[in-house]
Amino acid sequence: MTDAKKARKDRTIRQFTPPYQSPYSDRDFSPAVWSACLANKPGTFGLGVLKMIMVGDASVGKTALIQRFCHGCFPQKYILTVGIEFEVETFYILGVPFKLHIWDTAGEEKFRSIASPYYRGAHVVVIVFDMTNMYSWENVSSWYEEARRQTGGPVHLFLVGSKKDLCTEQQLVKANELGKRMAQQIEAEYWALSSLTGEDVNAFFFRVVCVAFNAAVSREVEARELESKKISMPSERSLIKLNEPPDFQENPPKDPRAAASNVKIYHVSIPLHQC
Ligand SMILES: Nc1nc2c(ncn2[C@@H]2O[C@H](COP(=O)(O)OP(=O)(O)OP(=O)(O)O)[C@@H](O)[C@H]2O)c(=O)[nH]1
Ligand SMILES: [Mg+2]
Repeated sequence: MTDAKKARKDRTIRQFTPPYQSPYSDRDFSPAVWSACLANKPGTFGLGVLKMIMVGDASVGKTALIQRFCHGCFPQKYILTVGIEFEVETFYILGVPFKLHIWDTAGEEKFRSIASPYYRGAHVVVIVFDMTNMYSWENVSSWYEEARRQTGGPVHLFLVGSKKDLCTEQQLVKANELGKRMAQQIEAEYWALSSLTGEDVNAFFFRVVCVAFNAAVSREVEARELESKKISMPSERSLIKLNEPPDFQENPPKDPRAAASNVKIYHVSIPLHQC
């Protein structure tokens, strides 16, 4: 079997992928997401797409990481990304199909502004630094600032240390320490991996997808519940109005039997729950 076929073999997720290391708390799909997905007929969520954007200095290994995951290959030769590139992967999570859109940006200074509009609507921002190049680690905070400026709405942040295969044991300990410290500062989840060997590449993408899917579906379920409550629950004021004629409280009938004559039937039409 070719590498490319192997890479495409399985995008079906039945269990939540754990983090690379502690202390990240997301360990399972929320109960609401489980039951919504199990009851769901594919396609009725309206979720459809998760959008992920990958940023970081030039040559840190963004394209290599995407190539490894999407095509199961590793580009030895450095061909810098000009502007922006795009990949799509289809996943099934708890039986619900959806697509992951992966936007690969250019780290090279002169192309950076091209990426700005692509942050908008992203569910996930991945900042990559090269564990053998501490300069790229120092620049993480400026990528973070850019991401904060450009994204609108809730976004999950991941910090990836790349080129793990090039690190000595000592370098790796140091790079992990710095990576985790930075991740804590920018409230990102930290991963270290190698696109050359493929170590932890699949696990990383699966983790991203689990976390983002869980959050997006939770929001969707919440929004639907809220909407259906609004539809099925007339406000307190309107309930009083509907059940009591305006003069009932001011002039209560003395004989309780007389109340019967005050009974009026009001027809209320409430839209059905949306399915
Ligand atoms: N040894 C090793 N080399 C890597 C790894 N990832 C990427 N590289 C090499 O690093 C160089 C740059 O990788 P790219 O993926 O093109 O870097 P990029 O971040 O996309 O760079 P820009 O497109 O300019 O922003 C290439 O020569 C890759 O072969 C890795 O995990 N291990
Ligand atoms: Mg690139």
